[in-house]
This record gives sequence, structure tokens and C-alpha cells, in this order.
Amino acid sequence: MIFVNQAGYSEKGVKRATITSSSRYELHAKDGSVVKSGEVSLSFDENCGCDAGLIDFSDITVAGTYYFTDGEGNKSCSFVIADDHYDEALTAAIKMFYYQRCGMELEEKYAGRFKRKACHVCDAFDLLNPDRKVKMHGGWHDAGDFGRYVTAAAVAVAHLLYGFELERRELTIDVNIPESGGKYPDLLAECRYELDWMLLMQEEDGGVHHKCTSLKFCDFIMPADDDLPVTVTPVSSLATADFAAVMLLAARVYKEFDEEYAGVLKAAALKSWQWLIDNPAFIFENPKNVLTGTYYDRCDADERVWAAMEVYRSEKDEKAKYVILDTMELKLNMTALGWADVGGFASLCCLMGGEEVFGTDLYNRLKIKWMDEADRLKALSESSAFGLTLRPREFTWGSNMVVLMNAMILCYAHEMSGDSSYLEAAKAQLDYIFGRNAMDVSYVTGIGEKAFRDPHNRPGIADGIDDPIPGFVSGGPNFRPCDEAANPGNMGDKPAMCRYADNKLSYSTNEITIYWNSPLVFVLGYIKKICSKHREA
Ligand code: 9MR
Ligand code: 9MR
Ligand code: ZN
Repeated sequence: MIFVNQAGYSEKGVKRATITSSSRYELHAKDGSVVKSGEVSLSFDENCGCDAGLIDFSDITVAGTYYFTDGEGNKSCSFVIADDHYDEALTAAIKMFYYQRCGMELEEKYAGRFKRKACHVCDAFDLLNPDRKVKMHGGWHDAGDFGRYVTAAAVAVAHLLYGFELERRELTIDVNIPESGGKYPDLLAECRYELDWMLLMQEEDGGVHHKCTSLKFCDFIMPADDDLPVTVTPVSSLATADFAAVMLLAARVYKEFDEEYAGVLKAAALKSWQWLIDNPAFIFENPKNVLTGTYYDRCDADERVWAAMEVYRSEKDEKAKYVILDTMELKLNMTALGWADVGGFASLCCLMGGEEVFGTDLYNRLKIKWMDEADRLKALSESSAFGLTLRPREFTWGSNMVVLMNAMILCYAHEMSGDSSYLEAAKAQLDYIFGRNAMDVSYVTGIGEKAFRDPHNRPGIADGIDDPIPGFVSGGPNFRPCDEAANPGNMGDKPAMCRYADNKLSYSTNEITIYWNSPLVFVLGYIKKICSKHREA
């Protein structure tokens, strides 16, 4: 078998495919003619549990459609070589957030056949005081369920907005949403939809509710048909710190488009910052009668250091500097960019803010940590026939997020160093996502010849439309699948990279979420930016 990036390759760039089960290959143009052939050596790959080798076909630079065959006559997916090969994926990956919108109708002119009625438009009740109603509408559904969770939301918006700061031109594109052509670029209009909801999650005293969901997951029905009452759960310091950080990031980004809104965001952030100073850690655990996602995280130090970093960047507040230096002693992971560990966002805030703002000392400390991690990842990628940065045990629930987070780290290492080997390793992570993997599947709906088709996503399951909504990233292989559909009994024998089921019931391998799409937007935007820079030079 030969596995390729089904979303294609750029004309001048490095191009790689992965071969297993045979060492001979032929590369064919669309008409079947052979444009390249050869033999490569294979060696054991721990992630796919078999021998695998690398085909480098960077020398093929003519735009067109191609496919491979191996020595046994197996045909690979077809793919294009074209400089705009990622354009469709980038637009679709951004549009995904529109499809997740809660509280408004998705009209046909924007959603096409995936149009749907408005959902969850009534107030929520306060779990601690059920008679109290809390105004609660808007925001994005988190995932295949209809919950809205602050720590997940903050991280998704952070991927998108740090991405916007870094890749402004590439992320200023029209994706056909109701706000298109208005005062913000579409991506910022989309993020505002989430930020406005997050503002509703903040209490008078600055504390932020951890999540708002029904008490249990609803059936596989359209969002508008879900009439389970929605509750807001207690405040957590995790949510409050993430909120403060992302609101200050947003205040900086929105300022030039809308000074007034930026002011609202900043004021809200500083209120939450004061709450953090006044309050100890409030870790969130699901109250007994709440059965939806927990986003449990037992340490809030990384969330606090992220908030402190953004506060310092905005206010030059000495108290914030203390929090940063103090917490740095805890040896936190300062490159993690997921919903549980957010230290990487604190680093990004500092590294992008620069040493003039943060001082040479802190800046250099974080830069060294970042580059060390990038070096580790690059070495893994370079020693893998799949170009992948994961070890078998790292195929956790949502392993595709780990792949994309690693790609973000590599992108920013390239940004700081200009060393193209980091960029190539980042691009290899996208190769994996788009089909250069032992499942031979593109993990983005609608993109590639064998894109996955059955996400665990309620609207997609209930809408009666055979095709999935395009642009959604799957969680991906899970070393410990835990749902019936993934059939853990049978999966136990499979290698890590193959513990995946394209099955709508397999939430532990095939759900979708906002924070699995957002790092894809960041990475696609960055790669596009560097590729166009190279072409213009
Ligand atoms: O649909 C739910 C999904 O969004 C969650 O990620 C997952 C794990 O919390 O749970 C899914 O809901 C399942 C529930 O946990 C158990 N009963 C079956 C539900 C649908 O598969
Ligand atoms: O993405 C989350 C994953 O890292 C966890 O292992 C898993 C179980 O706690 O939960 C995932 O988050 C789910 C959330 O709890 C509910 N909405 C769907 C999310 C994606 O599956
Ligand atoms: Zn909704």
C-alpha cells in the first residue's frame, strides 16, 4: 500500500508518501503514464506495526493529478500537485465553526443543504440555585454533543486568534457567513460569536462558569429538537483564567476593527483577573447529577500563568509578572496547546509579544523550552516513515489534536528560527492528517478521495443527508478506545495508528470538536503564508 496526502502537494515543495508491504513503486500521471519509479528500503514502524518506507518525489513539480502503484499493483488514492491545494481545506476548516453555531438558524444561503433551525434559545438555570435564570444563548456547540464548555472554547478561540495575529493575510478570507463583508474579517466575526457567549458565562464578581449543558447528553436529534433544560455549572478557576487570557488576546486583535468591543473584552478580562487574585483554585468536577463532558483538569497553574502573561502584555502589571515567575518554578509544560494544559499559549503570548515587552530573561527561557520541544518533535518526524511526531502511547482520545498541536509548535519554531526543517516536519503532520497514514483516510470531511464520512456529530447523524458536513476534523485513532462502536475487543490487536473506526457511534475515535479544527486552521494558514512568501521571493 502507498499512503499519500489526499489534499495534495505544492509544486516546488518537499513531497513524500509512505509505502508498506512492497518496496517498489511507480508514480503515474492521470493518464496512467509513469513519471517516476523506484525502490525504497523499509523498516519496522511501531505506530503501524509493520514495515514502512519513505518515497520522496519532490522532483516532480508539474501541476496535475497523480497516483501511485506499488509492486503488488495496489493503487494509492489520487492527489494533486498544485500551489493552491490547501485552499479548499482552509476555507472548510474555518466554515466548520459556523456549522457549530448554537442559538441561530443556519440559513440555506450560508449552510446550503445543511441548513437547520435555531436551537437552545431559552435561558439556562443555575445549578446551585435552580430558581435563578441565567441569560444564555449563542456560542458554538462544543462537539458532536450540544454542550458549551468554557475551557474548550477558550482554547479553540486562542488557536484561531494567535493564528490571526501571525497569519493575518491568509486568514482574512470570505467563507460565506451572515457577517461576510462587514466590519471584521470573517474569522473574527466567527470568533465574536463565541466570545459574546463567553461573556454571558461570567458572573458579576468576575468568576466564570465552567460549562453550560443539559444534565445528560440528548439523543441523536437535530439541535432544534433538543428541549432538555440547560444548566450553568459552578464557577471554576480553570474557566476563569482561560477566560481572562483569551479576552485580552481578543481585545488586542479586535482593537483596530472595533475599539468599543475591544474595551468590553478587556474590562471583562481584568475583572476575571481580579477574581483569580482573590480566589484560590476552584477545580471543576462534575456534580453528581451532571453527566455531560467534564473537561476535568486538576491543576490550574498553567491557566493562571497564561492569564498572567496576557495581563502583563496588556497592562505591564507587576503582580502578573510575579505570578509568571512564581509559576514557572513549577516546571509546567510550556508548549502544550490543548484544553487541559495551556502553558503553550502563555509561551506564544510571550514569544509573539517579544523580549522588549517581557524582558530578555523570560523570553529566552521560553524560547529555549519551545525550541527543545520542536527539536524533539522534528527528530521523531524525521525518523518516521509517516513523518509523524507521535509514539504509540500518544494516540490518546483526540490524537489528531496532538498531531496538530505538534505542527503548531513546529510552525512557530520555524517562525523564530527560519530553519526550513521545522516547516517540513510541520507539513508532514498535515500529510498524516490528510491521508498519509495506515488507515489510508483523510481525517477532514469532504477533503480527499477517501475522507472519513461518519463523524460522531448529532446534526450530521440526524439530518438525513448521506454526506457529512465538510471541513470537520476527526478525533482520530485512540489507543484505548472506549465506546461500543469502536469495538475495543477487536481493536486491542490493532497497532496504535489503526485503532480508529469511521463510525458515527464511535465517539472515542471519530467525534469532532471545535478545538480539533482550530489548530488545523492555524497550521494551514501558516503553511500557506510561508509558501506564498517563497513564491513571491
Ligand atoms: O455523544 C456523546 C459525546 O459527545 C461524548 O464525547 C461522549 C463521552 O462523554 O459521550 C457521548 O454520549 C454517549 C454517552 O456518553 C453514553 N451513552 C451513549 C451516548 C451516545 O453515544
Ligand atoms: O477531548 C476530550 C478528550 O481529551 C477526553 O479524553 C474525553 C474524555 O474525557 O473528552 C473529550 O472531550 C469531549 C467532551 O467531554 C464532551 N464533548 C465532546 C468532547 C470530544 O469528544
Ligand atoms: Zn444549540
